[in-house]
Amino acid sequence: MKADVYDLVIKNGLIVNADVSFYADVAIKDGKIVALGSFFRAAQEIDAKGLYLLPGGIDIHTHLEMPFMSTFSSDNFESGSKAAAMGGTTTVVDYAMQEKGDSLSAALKKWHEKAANKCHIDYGFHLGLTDIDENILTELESLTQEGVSTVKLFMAYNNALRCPDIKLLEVFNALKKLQILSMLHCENGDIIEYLSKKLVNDGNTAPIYHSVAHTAECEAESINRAAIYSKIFDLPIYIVHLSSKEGLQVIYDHFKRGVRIFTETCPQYLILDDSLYNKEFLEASKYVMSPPLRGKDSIEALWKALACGMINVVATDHCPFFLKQKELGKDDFTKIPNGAPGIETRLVLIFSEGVRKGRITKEQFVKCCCLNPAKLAGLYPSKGAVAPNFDADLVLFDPNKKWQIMKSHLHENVDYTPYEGIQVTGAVVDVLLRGQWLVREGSFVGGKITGNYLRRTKVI
Ligand code: DUC
Ligand code: ZN
Ligand code: ZN
Repeated sequence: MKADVYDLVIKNGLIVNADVSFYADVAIKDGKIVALGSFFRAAQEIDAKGLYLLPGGIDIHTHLEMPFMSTFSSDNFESGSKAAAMGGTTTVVDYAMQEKGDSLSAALKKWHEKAANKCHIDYGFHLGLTDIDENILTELESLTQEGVSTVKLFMAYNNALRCPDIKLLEVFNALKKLQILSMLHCENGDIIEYLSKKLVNDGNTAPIYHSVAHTAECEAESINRAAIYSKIFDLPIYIVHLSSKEGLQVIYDHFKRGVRIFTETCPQYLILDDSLYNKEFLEASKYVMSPPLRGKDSIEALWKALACGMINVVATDHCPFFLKQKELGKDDFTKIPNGAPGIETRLVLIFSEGVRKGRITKEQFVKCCCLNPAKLAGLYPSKGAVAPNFDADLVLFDPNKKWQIMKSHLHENVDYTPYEGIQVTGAVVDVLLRGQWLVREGSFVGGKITGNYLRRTKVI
């Protein structure tokens, strides 16, 4: 090859992939990684000495501009993708939610309109199924042509998002034929409804009672049911946002019997514990999410499961609400919009709390934040690794920088971060999306850049 054939060469960085880490220069042309090695020459060369070169982060669980609990999540695709990029995430797969009465194509159209020409990073959609009839079951067949290879089903949120079990079985039957992966919100909606009503009737209306109503048993029981359905149809399932050691034990039990379960958890369940609900309303409401935070024993169990590969993915369930929105539930915890921000802090938190604290290796960090999400969302082999023929989505990461997470430093469109004050080691320096700079030396420079809609391939 001629000496200056490449657009960009990144020199001297330590490439960290999910299997192995090694020093090599990265040559980029037309938005792709074209070679790893040394002695490359290019129009532009940058020195990454002392930095890690990671594949761009892939967050396959976000809720941007989602209508939910009488309000909307406060990040749209513009603000949310900017925050994601600042945190080293270059791809999101968001939940396109079917509203009651909507066809699947109508739901997808709404989400395309929200994202097109606004999202600064590449994006795809899972379809959130909330209103299922014969027409919808037939329409599922068209999803893969639209680039959608995953659907979400809620086993909780009675009278709202929940898919009743009888319909869940009908959907599983259709998904089996279509080879579409289902992503399941596992909590027992009836137990939650029963306990919530009882608690509120007894005057127990504070945020802490959200965690009482959403017991770990609700999660475990619902995972068990989903796993049994999975077994009946011989259909793999993906459990979203696992929060508890009880739920983990059920997954392990089914795993041993050969049920194919993929599991995701989120930074909040790996780092924050349920003592945070013991605070006054506004402080405690920041952590009202479903499922809720658990005890420290669950936190340690989840880290161990991540380290041994039982948990495959760390995503965020980014679903921010301003404190003003949380006030909707001032007198009744069941009215507090469920969700918390996290799209910007995922990589640094998992690196700092995971790798730097010796719970996982840096390669496992890349596996759960980049490679496995790419594989399970049907984005592999263009995303998820620093290797020839992959998109040049790259994060230059300083593994030694120490800083303190503060809302004032973040870009999420919300007035708090659940991680305020946490000291971390590790920082995103530069971020490239298909060879273009989104972030340079810690500043956002991707104002004019918009991401591509990703047509995802089948994963099962
Ligand atoms: N859980 C949340 O906390 N927010 C959005 C949806 C969900 O399942
Ligand atoms: Zn959920
Ligand atoms: Zn979610």
